[in-house]
Formats: sequence, structure tokens, C-alpha cells
Amino acid sequence: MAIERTFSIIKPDAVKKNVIGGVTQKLEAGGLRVVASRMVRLTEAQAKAFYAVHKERPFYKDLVAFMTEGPVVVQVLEGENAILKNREIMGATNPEKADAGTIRKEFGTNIERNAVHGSDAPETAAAEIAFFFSGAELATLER
Ligand code: IDP
Ligand code: MG
Repeated sequence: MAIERTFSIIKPDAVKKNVIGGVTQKLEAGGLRVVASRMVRLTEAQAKAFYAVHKERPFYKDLVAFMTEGPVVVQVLEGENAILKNREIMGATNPEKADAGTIRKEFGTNIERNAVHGSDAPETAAAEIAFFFSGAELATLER
């Protein structure tokens, strides 16, 4: 298995609940390492672009409103099989259906306000990392 990088967002609901640490602890306990991290307030244009894949879905407008309602933490995570691993640690999209011990089960509120975003494939991980972090910035954070 290869070392991969994936992209994560701690969403506005989780930041508001003061569980940045709790979320990050679960990622770290699952074997992932935070290699870049920044708190940002998404603009409407950024949220729309980031979630453009969902633009025809009925929940798109609400999702953009939610993602811009307060600050988020954008992170690059690294580890063995990081993309799938992160999705496992996150749990199902709907917190009610998420396995016990997952981030969404513990910290999510409902199918929209579900605490975290995680890339779903190598292509989306690369695109999402590049959306928020420059190669030069990531290089300064190498350790
Ligand atoms: P994922 O975050 O588990 O990959 P996606 O289907 O990619 O789930 O949906 C992106 C985000 O859109 C979800 O994390 C959630 O915040 C929101 N969302 C997904 N499905 C619904 C829905 O049926 N109602 C409201 N919001 C939804
Ligand atoms: Mg998704």
C-alpha cells in the first residue's frame, strides 16, 4: 500500500461545536498525519466551485449556505491508503447511518451538517488539495 495524501474539511458545524481537536484526534488515531492545515471562511464563490459536482442536486443551495456560515479548517492528510482510510474514519454521509466511533457519528448533526468533508478518489484528492494549497506552500511544510 502506498503513502497517499487526501483533503479534509472540518465543516462550520464542527468548528462551532469546538471539536477541531476531537476530529483531528480521530484522524491521528486512525494513522493519518496532518501535513497542512488552515482556518478559512469560504466565500460563496469558493463553496459553489468546490461543490460544483453537486450543482444539480436539490441540496446544493443549502449546502453552499451551510459551508459559508462560519469558518472551516482545511487540511491535507497523509498516510497509508489515506483516501479510503479517511472515509472510514469519517463514517457514512448521514451521521445516523454512520458506524459507532466515526467522526460523523460522534460529531455530526444530520445529513447536511455532518462535521467533515473527505476526498473520495485520487483525482478529487489532488484537485481539492490544489484548490486550497499551493505546491510551494506544501513544500515549506515538508518534514
Ligand atoms: P460525502 O460528503 O459523504 O462525500 P456527498 O454525497 O459527496 O457526501 O455530499 C456532499 C455533502 O453534501 C455531504 O457531506 C453533506 O454535507 C451534503 N449532502 C449530501 N446529501 C445530502 C442530502 O440528501 N441532504 C442535504 N445535504 C446533503
Ligand atoms: Mg463527496
